[in-house]
This record gives sequence, structure tokens and C-alpha cells, in this order.
Amino acid sequence: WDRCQTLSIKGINTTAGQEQQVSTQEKQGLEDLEMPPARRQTETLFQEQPETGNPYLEDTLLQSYLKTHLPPKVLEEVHQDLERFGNRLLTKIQPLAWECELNPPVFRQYDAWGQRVDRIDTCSAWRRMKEISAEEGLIAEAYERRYSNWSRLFQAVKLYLFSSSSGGFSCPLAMTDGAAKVIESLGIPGSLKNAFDRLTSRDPKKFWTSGQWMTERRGGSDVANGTETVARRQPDGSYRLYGFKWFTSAADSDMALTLARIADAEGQCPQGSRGLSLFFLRVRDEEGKLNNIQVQRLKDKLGTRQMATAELWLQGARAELISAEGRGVASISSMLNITRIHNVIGAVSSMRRMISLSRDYARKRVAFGKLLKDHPLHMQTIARMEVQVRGAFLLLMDIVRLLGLAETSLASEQDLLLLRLLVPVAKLYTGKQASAVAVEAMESFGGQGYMEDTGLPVILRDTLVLSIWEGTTNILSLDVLRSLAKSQGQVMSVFLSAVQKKLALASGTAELAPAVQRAQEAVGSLGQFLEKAGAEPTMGMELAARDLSYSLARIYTGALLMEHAARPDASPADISAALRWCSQELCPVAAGSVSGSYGAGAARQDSALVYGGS
Ligand code: UCC
Repeated sequence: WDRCQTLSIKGINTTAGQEQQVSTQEKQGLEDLEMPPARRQTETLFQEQPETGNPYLEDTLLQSYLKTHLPPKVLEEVHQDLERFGNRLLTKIQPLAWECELNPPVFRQYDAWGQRVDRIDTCSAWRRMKEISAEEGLIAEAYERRYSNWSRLFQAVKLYLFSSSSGGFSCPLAMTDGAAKVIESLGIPGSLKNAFDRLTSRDPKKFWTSGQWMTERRGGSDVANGTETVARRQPDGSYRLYGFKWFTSAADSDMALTLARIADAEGQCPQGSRGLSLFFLRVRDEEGKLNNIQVQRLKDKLGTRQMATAELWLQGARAELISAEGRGVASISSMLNITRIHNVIGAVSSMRRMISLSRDYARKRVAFGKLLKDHPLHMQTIARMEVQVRGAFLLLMDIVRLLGLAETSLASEQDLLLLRLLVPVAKLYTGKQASAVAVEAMESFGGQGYMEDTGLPVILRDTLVLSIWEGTTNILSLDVLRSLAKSQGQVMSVFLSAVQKKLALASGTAELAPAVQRAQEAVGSLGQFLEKAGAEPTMGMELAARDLSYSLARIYTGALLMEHAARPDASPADISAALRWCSQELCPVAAGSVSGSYGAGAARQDSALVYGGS
């Protein structure tokens, strides 16, 4: 037991000299097998806990990406900050995250004397996460722009390191960032200046978080038809909101952006998407009293239990109209695109954490007479997950690079189109990747992975929401179609030319030749599909939307992996990841098209398969 304790404590902070420690552990693990059976029975029942070190210093891909892309002066500064932050995560923030999990929010509807209070009590660790978020500038960094177009990327890197150790606090941060973005895109009107300053503050005493109340009882995807909340104009120009918000994440937030329908003098409301407007509201007043809001209950969720998700009745909540009337969905879409990027951050972060733990465990756990890391099949399984996280990471970095350009007016028209397309593509694809990786990684711990007190099921549960939050896979696939339609197909030529540039670069590296060839074939198949889709009116683009989105994700990610592997100082792992990624089916939409999955009658066949009948 003493030995396990010592190693576990050592394992927490060790980064340099880890190899030495590993070889000692390996030796010890094998010695254990030679112990007398009685002692072995007691001692070897203790399985060593997987540990990770400073998440920044352990992440070689992250470091090589920053070294390749950041200007040297920026790199020097952010490197220092990230190393410091990595240590803070390891020593202070990760224990807080566990506390958040153990102490979920509690809802108290009435006080001891029968007064209705609707209090959501959060634990001190959760409140400390809020302070840390401000101190670390997790939102501020993106809006101060002290590193110009690289500020957004730097912020995303910090969030990526933070997310899987945040005890769920990355959720309010996503919405806070989205709200700041909306307010900034409105030109920070005077009435919202205080809110903007607070959302982007580094001062824990000033810092606010925001909610994004979009989902009502009648639907979370079909916001246009599902929103029943009514806004009544007041003589002073403000509004009062009446309605029921069915899912409000991080309901302990200070403010929220929400959608409602403005009633006319007769009380009639315009229906559909064009009837929705966007509102800003404070959740509580200065005394902490709710803004004519009642909390019905907290949601009993599969995961993200550290965070209060509530059902809220708006009973005349005072609010300010912040979009043009009827432009609510278009206005909140800049928030959606930011929270979708945060979703990608969460997905990549979760994959990285699970794989790091799995990798460490493989260095410690002995089975069939040797360490797991010496079992080729086990290592193949982890390597396959590593390929997934590497691809997802590069896709994330490319998106935040583009966003940084857009936010500093350095983006070309093509950059903007590419960004619009890649956000839904990345959101939908990485959400699925993260779920698959979390399940696979959990299996690599055997039965221990299924044990609550290892913390591994928490990561799994919290990861599974990522394909639902901020739009499901199919809704995001339809958003991909929306971006194609809106640009009248222009976005696709931008996409193809971005891919071709990366492939041209990769073709200078002989080892990448098979990957380049497969990607070229995939691009050809994609082109053929798009041509066929344009020429065949019977082909349902909606039916092809998911496979098309997967094709775009796989082709673009493959091109990014190849670009990274074509650097002069690329490692064998970079090359191997690119080759392996490109050995999968890169253009599933072409195969689907050949098999008639989207043609006339396909929808009827799907229905018959699901429900029976002809
Ligand atoms: O889940 C939620 C909170 C969870 C916590 C967040 C944590 C996140 C990360 C954590 C990390 C660890 S809140 C619920 C999220 N709900 C959604 O995501 C909604 C899903 N549904 C959709 O996205 C739908 O596609 C809708 C609501 C956008 C469809 O609405 P419409 O009104 O039917 O769509 P329209 O008519 O096509 O679009 C209306 C306008 C158009 O602009 P105009 O009128 O100028 O042509 C569209 O181009 O909105 C524009 N628009 C967009 N613009 C729509 N979507 C976008 C977009 N993505 N980007 C730019």
C-alpha cells in the first residue's frame, strides 16, 4: 500500500524523469508476479491508479502546433503561461473538479418558514471555478486581443486544457463567450456595456456568466416552431417575458440571452422563425431576488451533474430587446457558432484526457505476464484513438485560427466561408468521435473503467452529451446544407481549394504519398457526388446531409494531418497519424450515392425497414 501511495503521489507532479519512474514501476510490476501467493493475493489486488502530469507539457501535438504556427514572441509568452496553467490544473483545479462532481447543485424551493425562495445552491468548488475562469482570462483573452488574431487560438488552447478538468464549468463558459460575442457583434450598445465588461472581466468579483435559454417544451431543435414565450412591450420600452424554458443550462448564471415572440397591441404574436426576437435579461437583481422567474425543478441528467440545468417559468421577467424584431434566430446564431466551437473544444479535451489516462495505465498494469503497453493489440487500440484525437485537435485549431482572423478583420471572404462551413462539420463529427473514444478508452481499464469512484464514468457521461448539446448530429448536418445553400455553393469551391493547397504541400513528402492519393480520390468522388446531386432532382440532399458532412470532416481532417506531417520537423507519429486517418473511407457520401441511399424511394425504404411494411 505504501508503495502505491508513493507512486501515486510521485505520479501527480512528475513530468521530467517520468521514464525513469516508469521503468522502476515496470520492474516492480513484474516482481509482483514472483511474490509468494499469499502476499500476492493481498498486494497485487491493488491496481495502480492512472495519473497524468501537466497536461500542457504532456501534449506534444499541442506544443508542435503552437511552435509551427505562432509568431516567436507570442509563442514565448503563451508557452510560459500554459506551463504555469498546466501545473495549476494538475495541483489545484483537478481536485476542485472532483469536488464539483461529489457536490452537485441543490435546489431549495421553500425556506424553513414556507417562503418560496427557489434557491439553487452550488458548492464552493463550483464557485471557485468561476473565480479561476476570470483570473485565467478564459473569456477575456479572446476579447482583449493582446495577441491580435492569435488571441482566439490562445484562449481555445487554455479552454482545451481546462475543459476536462473543469467539473462542468466549461458549459457556462461556452455560453458566456457566446453572449459576449453577440454583444460585441451588436457594437456593444450602451445598455449592454456593463454586461459585456463583466462577461469579459478578469476580476472574479466582477465576472458574470451567461445562460442561453433556447429550448422550450415543444422542441429544442425546431426553435422556430417550438418557442412559445411571449414578450410584452412596457411603456418604458423594456419588455416582460412570459413563458416556460424547458432546459436552461447553468441556471445559476448572472444573465441570459433568450428568444421570445413580441405580442402586438391585440396580444397576437407572429409565428415561425421570423416571429422570434432576441432578448437580454438579468437572472436576479442586485439583492439576489429572481427577476420574476420561478424555478420549477432541476433536471435529473445522465451526466453534467455538476451543473444546474433547470426548468424555468418566466412570469414577467424584465428583459431588453437586443435584435431587430423577427431577427432572433439570425442574431443568436453568432452565439450558437461560438458555443458549437466550445463543444468541439470539450470533445477534443475529453478524448485527450481519456487517452492520456489509458496510456498511463498501460504503463502500469500487468496482464498475462507483461505490461499492457507490451501487448501489441492493446497498443493498436490506443493508437487508433490517438489518431482520432489528433485529427480532431488539428480541426479545432484550424477553426479557431480562422475565427481569430475573422475577429481582427484579417480574414478573406474565403476564410469566412470556410469557417461557416467547418463549425457545424467539426461540431457534429467531433461529438461522435468523443463518444466513441470515451467508450473505447473506458474499456481499456477493464472493470475498473466501470467503477464510479475511479472518475472514469464521469468523463464518459459528460462526453455523451456533446453530440446533443448545441444541436444534434442531424441538425448540424442540415446546418451544413444551410451554409452551402446560403453561399450558393461557393463554400464548396473554397473548401476544395483549401484541401488542394494542403495536399500540394503534402505531396513533397514521399512517405505521405499513399495518404495524398487516397485523399485525391476522395476529393474526386466528392466532386462527382456534388455534380450528380446538382443534375438529379430526385436526389434528396437532406438524406445525404449526414454522410456529406462526415465526408467533409474526414477529407479536411486528413488534409490537416498531412499538412502537419509535411513539416520539416514532423515526427514519425505525425506521419503515421496521417497515413492511418486516410486509410479509412474518406468519402462515405459517394458510397451512399452509389448504393441509392439518397435517391427516389430511399426514404420510403428506410421507413419500411424501421416500421415494417412495403
Ligand atoms: O443546448 C443548449 C445549451 C447547452 C450548453 C452549452 C454548452 C456548449 C459547449 C460545452 C463545451 C463543453 S442550448 C440549445 C441549443 N439549440 C440549438 O443548437 C438549436 C438547434 N437548432 C438549430 O440550430 C436550427 O437549425 C435553427 C434553430 C437554427 C433553425 O432555425 P430556423 O429559423 O428554422 O432557420 P433558418 O430560417 O434557416 O435561419 C434563420 C436565419 C437565417 O438567416 P437569414 O434570415 O439572414 O437568411 C440563417 O442563415 O438564421 C441564420 N442561421 C445561421 N447563421 C441559422 N443558423 C445559422 C448558423 N449556424 N450560422 C449563421
